[in-house]
Amino acid sequence: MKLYKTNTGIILNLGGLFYMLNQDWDLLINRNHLHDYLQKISHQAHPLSMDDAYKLLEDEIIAPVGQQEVWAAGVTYLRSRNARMEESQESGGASLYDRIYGAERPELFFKSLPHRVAGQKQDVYIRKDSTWNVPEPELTLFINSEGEIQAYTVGNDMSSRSIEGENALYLPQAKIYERSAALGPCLYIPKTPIDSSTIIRMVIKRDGRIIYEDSISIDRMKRQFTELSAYLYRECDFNYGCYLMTGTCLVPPDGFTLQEEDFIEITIDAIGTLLNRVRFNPSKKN
Ligand code: DO4
Ligand code: MG
Repeated sequence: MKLYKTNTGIILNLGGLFYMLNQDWDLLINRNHLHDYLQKISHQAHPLSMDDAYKLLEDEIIAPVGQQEVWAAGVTYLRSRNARMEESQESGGASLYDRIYGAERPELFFKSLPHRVAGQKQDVYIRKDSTWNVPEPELTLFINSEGEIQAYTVGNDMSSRSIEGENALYLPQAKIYERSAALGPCLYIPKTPIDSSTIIRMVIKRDGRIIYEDSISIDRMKRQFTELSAYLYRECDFNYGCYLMTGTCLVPPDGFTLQEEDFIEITIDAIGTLLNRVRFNPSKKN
């Protein structure tokens, strides 16, 4: 089943039917046993006609975020480790990535407050002071306040490789800025954990043409999702739960950098496609 947050309300998609739920987003998604709860309340929920549902899903989807912070894990796939070791060769930081890939404690970092997150069809931004900008397609967990992984969404951890490559201590500037995180289009809430053969696919289009395309399955990840969430919850409370991006598995070739008006499509089996256009932040003049 899937939950969509829209400007008009919360839409539940269950068994091919759509229902409008009149509930508070943060309280709803934070419930224990969310899947079973949604199944139960669907019997009393207000059904939507297919026409109304499709119109809302076409025009009104927003990021599936209320008061949740967004965190991210890093260097969880070999491809991410290798790319980062290369980009930080000159700064002398390469061994940091090698060591974290094999370490017991994972790399976890704060990514975004809710208001900076881009949703479906919204713009993501690239930094003007960065010469090398990339999207990072990441399966993203929704973990409730009790530390239970309840749901999944598609995430994009937009990053500056030139800034991170210059010095690993610049990581927060490479990673945290307006619209550097995108989530959506929905929350996918399966009864059992997501299938390990799930494929993540990314397509980048420029002037209507595909300029990058690749895919990989999530079983190539070095760590378990429960391992990442357990570390995150060791010393942090999240009253409404939180999102955790699980690390990038796809890295465009070294000569590639995003440009304004590129379109990024990230598709994860069973969840859907997150679509975003790339822009500079229009409120920043220089
Ligand atoms: O180590 C820096 C960030 C890594 C990251 O964002 C990733 O592997 O996805
Ligand atoms: Mg990442």
